[in-house]
Amino acid sequence: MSDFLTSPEVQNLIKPGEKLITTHCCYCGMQCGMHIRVDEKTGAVKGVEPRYDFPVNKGKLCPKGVTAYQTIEHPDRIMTPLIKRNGKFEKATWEEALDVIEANFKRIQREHGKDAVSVFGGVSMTNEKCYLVGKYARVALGTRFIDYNGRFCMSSAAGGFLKTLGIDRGATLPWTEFEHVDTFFVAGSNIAECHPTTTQHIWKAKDKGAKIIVADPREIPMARVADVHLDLKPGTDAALAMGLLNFLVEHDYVDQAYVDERCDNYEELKASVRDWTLERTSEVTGVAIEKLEKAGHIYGKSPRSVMLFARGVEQQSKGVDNVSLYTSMALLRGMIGKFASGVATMTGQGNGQGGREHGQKADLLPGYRKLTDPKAIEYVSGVWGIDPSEMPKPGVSAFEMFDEIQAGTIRAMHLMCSNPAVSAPNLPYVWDSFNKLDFFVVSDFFMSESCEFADVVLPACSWAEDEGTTTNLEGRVIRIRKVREPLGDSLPDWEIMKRIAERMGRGQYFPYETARDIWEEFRIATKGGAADYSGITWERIDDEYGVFWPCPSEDHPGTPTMFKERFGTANGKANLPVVTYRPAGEYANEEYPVTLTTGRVVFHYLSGNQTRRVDFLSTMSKLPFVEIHPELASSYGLQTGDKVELRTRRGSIVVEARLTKAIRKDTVFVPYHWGKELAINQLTNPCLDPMSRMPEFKVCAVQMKKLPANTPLHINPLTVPLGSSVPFMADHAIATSCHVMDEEVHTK
Ligand SMILES: Nc1nc2c(c(=O)[nH]1)N[C@H]1C(S)=C(S)[C@@H](COP(=O)(O)OP(=O)(O)OC[C@H]3O[C@@H](n4cnc5c(=O)[nH]c(N)nc54)[C@H](O)[C@@H]3O)O[C@H]1N2
Ligand SMILES: Nc1nc2c(c(=O)[nH]1)N[C@H]1C(S)=C(S)[C@@H](COP(=O)(O)OP(=O)(O)OC[C@H]3O[C@@H](n4cnc5c(=O)[nH]c(N)nc54)[C@H](O)[C@@H]3O)O[C@H]1N2
Ligand code: SF4
Ligand SMILES: [Mo]
Repeated sequence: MSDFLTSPEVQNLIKPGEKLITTHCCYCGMQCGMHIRVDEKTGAVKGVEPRYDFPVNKGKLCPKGVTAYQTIEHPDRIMTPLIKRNGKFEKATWEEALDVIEANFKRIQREHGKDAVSVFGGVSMTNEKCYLVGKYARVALGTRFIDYNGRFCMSSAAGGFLKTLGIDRGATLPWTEFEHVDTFFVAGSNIAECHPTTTQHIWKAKDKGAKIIVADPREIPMARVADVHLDLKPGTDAALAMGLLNFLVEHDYVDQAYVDERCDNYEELKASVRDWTLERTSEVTGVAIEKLEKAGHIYGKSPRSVMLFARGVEQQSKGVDNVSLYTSMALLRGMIGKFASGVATMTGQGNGQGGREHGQKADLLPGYRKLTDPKAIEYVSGVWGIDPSEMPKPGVSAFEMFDEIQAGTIRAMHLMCSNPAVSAPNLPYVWDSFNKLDFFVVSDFFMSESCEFADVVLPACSWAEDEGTTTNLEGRVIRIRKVREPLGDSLPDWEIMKRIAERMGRGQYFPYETARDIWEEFRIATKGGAADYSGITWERIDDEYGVFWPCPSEDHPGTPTMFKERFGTANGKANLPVVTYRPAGEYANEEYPVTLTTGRVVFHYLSGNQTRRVDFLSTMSKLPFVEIHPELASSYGLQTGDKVELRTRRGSIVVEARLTKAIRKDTVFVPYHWGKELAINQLTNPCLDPMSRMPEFKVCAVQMKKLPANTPLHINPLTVPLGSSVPFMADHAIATSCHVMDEEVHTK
């Protein structure tokens, strides 16, 4: 890469008085390469250039990536620590803020035990920071309550991959092989809007004749060019996959030699899907038999296929089952561990892969080590210099932390890099939980809806003001470079954690001066684990366009293709788990007759706290809306632009109708990038997957009502302002995590 930077191609991009800093986008798991323009004299950020030589995006950026640089010096940046006094935030110095944090954390732990203080993390941070969040919780605070926003994102993929392949690395092949693929099976993944720079790799293959199968309740852009669109009812993926597995068996599409040699449990799987005839599959999923047949033949005949899925199949109360079954389809076809074929979950957040491996999860230690494994505890304690007996036990999942707040077990929280006041399900309950906290600290660089509930807000710096590494959706470890000095009094998250650790009397365990100091410790902490980074150096990353983990030694080439010879299970064989079909936790009935699913638009990112501040993006997409089929709309007398009230058992929202034929007639879709009364998560169901503890963001049952044209959009019953300590809507709040609300079962 160093050669490339001095090449005329890049040199020509440089304007007089400016320099280019090579880094990666802060948003999605693609981690597209970019150069940020910086004024040589003042250090000010001027603009962006795509990076043509980075093999993942090859000079392409999406609308979010192109404008990401505008958030760095945005006037809304939080410039100093803030302390809430009499309900209002006041500017403070770091010393004042740390005094308040130290006093409250110590008081609460003295009165209620160490676990009363919890940590909620996020994976828009580098590996160095994500690694440190786990150590901070367990060593600085000594609490078992730590979990993170990846629980709402990658947990079902992780669970499904662990069950089938034994290691959760999101992709078994690199994107550079996509152009040689013959068939893409895309399930619950809106690639064109959510991982836009992947499309160029798929179009290349399509130009050479590749086929595309899409399974999605909506006719997403990829479905328009697909050979088959399996327009299934939300929440029925397990039925679809079992029907197709049975079809592969019945039509002799199974790669028997591969299955015999490399898979366990084939006979059991085969027997378990025998009853999933095309007729039954069609009845449960709502997909026409001819489409199922066509998809089955295309996938069954393809010599090189890739199974791609994302949150559409994973954010369900049976997300792990869905992932296991779709992965089993790839295994039956003998596709995993070979060139230009395999399986991949489209990892969501920038460091959604690296951030889920190193201990932000309630039950994990660095390198995918398990907190229930005494050897793992001993090894990591050794690296950290603590006694193994000091290591806290596993905690609970992200949503279950709110249950612990309600129960009074958790009394304080340090939230960093996440905005659950918008992004968690059943928001009335979550808001009420935040109000119940005795003490709440949030680290962010923009005032988020979650910050408003806080007692202290700490100014973190953005991704461009610190250096480190991330791991993209392929498993490729890459370098994030420092573009400018931290704005105002903001500090890198690792520095914030270090300062609090010092105040808690644990500073000796956090002796870092730079992010690189953390990286070097992190490499050792991962050594010997499933996600082994010990052979990766920052120099190698620069020289090799990133290095794929596992990479157990400096002379190891890294692992672009996973499972070439053996799987990550104890005996090296893949497992084909048997699944019993379960309906969604909640589904349409007479009272709540329509199915609601939620997701994204191309212009906004997650809770929208960053992208809603970028003029171009908020102009292109101002408000949430409900996508609704014209036939369904006409039964409610609705036209595009009409105001609609959507109501579930948990809450309601008013949005504008947007009529489109690109959705099933029994389903509506609302994006979730807005907060407060515009937050669709007031309605979503916190029914959790029994293994991954993933909430069912993708399926719930909703009532619709047309409202008068002059209804304001902001009419939701927000009777008390956010951040007040008055408990509100508590009677709407559903205290238990997993609710299966209907007795009737809609399968035969
Ligand atoms: N523009 C944009 N890009 C993003 C993000 C963003 O917020 N905005 N976020 C990033 C992150 S963190 C993530 S996790 C990814 C998410 O990426 P995706 O998972 O691709 O995005 P979603 O819109 O959540 O859902 C994908 C699709 O699932 C479909 N779906 C809904 N219910 C079902 C179902 O029951 N079965 C099936 N098969 N499909 C269903 C929806 O119609 C939708 O098209 O995107 C990343 N990229
Ligand atoms: N209804 C519905 N809800 C969903 C989903 C869905 O499909 N439907 N998807 C779920 C998924 S997949 C995800 S990933 C979650 C994500 O939901 P969130 O975790 O809420 O995601 P973000 O909006 O990225 O929140 C990150 C916050 O941290 C800040 N931030 C960004 N980078 C940094 C950093 O480096 N340091 C610090 N300290 N702060 C930083 C941002 O300003 C922002 O306020 O939402 C989930 N919620
Ligand atoms: S595809 Fe993802 S990583 Fe690439 S520019 Fe867009 S948001 Fe950034
Ligand atoms: Mo995500």
